[in-house]
Amino acid sequence: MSGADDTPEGANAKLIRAKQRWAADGRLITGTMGDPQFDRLPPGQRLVKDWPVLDLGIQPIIDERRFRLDIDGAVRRPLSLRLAEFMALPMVERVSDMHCVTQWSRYDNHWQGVSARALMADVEVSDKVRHVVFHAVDGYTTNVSREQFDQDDVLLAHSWEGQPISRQHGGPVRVLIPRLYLWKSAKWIRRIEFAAGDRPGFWETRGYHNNGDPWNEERYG
Ligand SMILES: Nc1nc2c(c(=O)[nH]1)N[C@H]1C(S)=C(S)[C@@H](COP(=O)(O)O)O[C@H]1N2
Ligand SMILES: [Mo]
Repeated sequence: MSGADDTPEGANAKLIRAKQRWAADGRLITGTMGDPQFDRLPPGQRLVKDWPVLDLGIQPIIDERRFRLDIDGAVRRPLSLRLAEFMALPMVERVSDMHCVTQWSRYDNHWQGVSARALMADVEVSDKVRHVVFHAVDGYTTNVSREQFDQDDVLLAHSWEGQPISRQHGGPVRVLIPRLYLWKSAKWIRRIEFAAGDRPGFWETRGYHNNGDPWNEERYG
């Protein structure tokens, strides 16, 4: 197990240790593969109607006047957006399912936000970029491949079911990558970094899978 060196201050250490143990023990692994063309529920998941809250135990209060979203790294035109500037970007709507590694899935979530693809075009991401690293206000980080971020259903989301995303779910702006387990979708997003090399994030350095595809049950690894 990795040390607590990069654990954000105020995080729930007991909960983090328990989840790391789950990863080490391979808990919840069914050993089956799913096919999104035929099944809607990935292997080992069960359907919920509510939306559970999961995080490190720190739910930052974000003063909207101080909000900043930096989009930088290997890009030609980096951005540092205030909330009003972010909200003035073109908005899209998407409907998608969520799958959490702790086994719950929730269907038909209605989202509104900025398309990841549009954002990549705005900042002019370099050809050498292969990875994207998300940095959140609570100190959480997570990483995905360029291909996983560059999808039509990936959003910087600000609304869910017609309402602003609540603080506990990562408002005012969170990442949403519906085709991966939800730990890849950073809440309270502060910075999106485009990089040539990979940089495993908080859970990825504590036994979670680097990729996180629910259809291949990439929970741990
Ligand atoms: N900033 C931040 N984002 C985060 C987390 C976190 O602790 N901090 N936890 C991740 C994990 S492990 C999960 S399962 C989902 C949960 O999102 P939800 O609370 O909206 O269901 O957020 C992910 N994004
Ligand atoms: Mo999680």
